[in-house]
Amino acid sequence: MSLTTTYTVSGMTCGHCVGAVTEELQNLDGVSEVTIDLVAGGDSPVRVTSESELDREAVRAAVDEAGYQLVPAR
Ligand SMILES: [Cu+2]
Repeated sequence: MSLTTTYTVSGMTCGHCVGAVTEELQNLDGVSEVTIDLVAGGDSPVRVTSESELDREAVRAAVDEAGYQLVPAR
């Protein structure tokens, strides 16, 4: 079974940024797919498909590691 969670990441501006975030998120345990709809310079939706629910703090750390910010869920 897999589930998809949508996060919001700010600060990405181009395909290189998307690649960096995608790579970091794919390194998380259980992540099978990462899809990012780039909103250059704005808040981009990031869909992460994983085997089980991800630890939001781990996702935040991965995004931070790539150099961007996870926008808090409202
Ligand atoms: Cu970029």
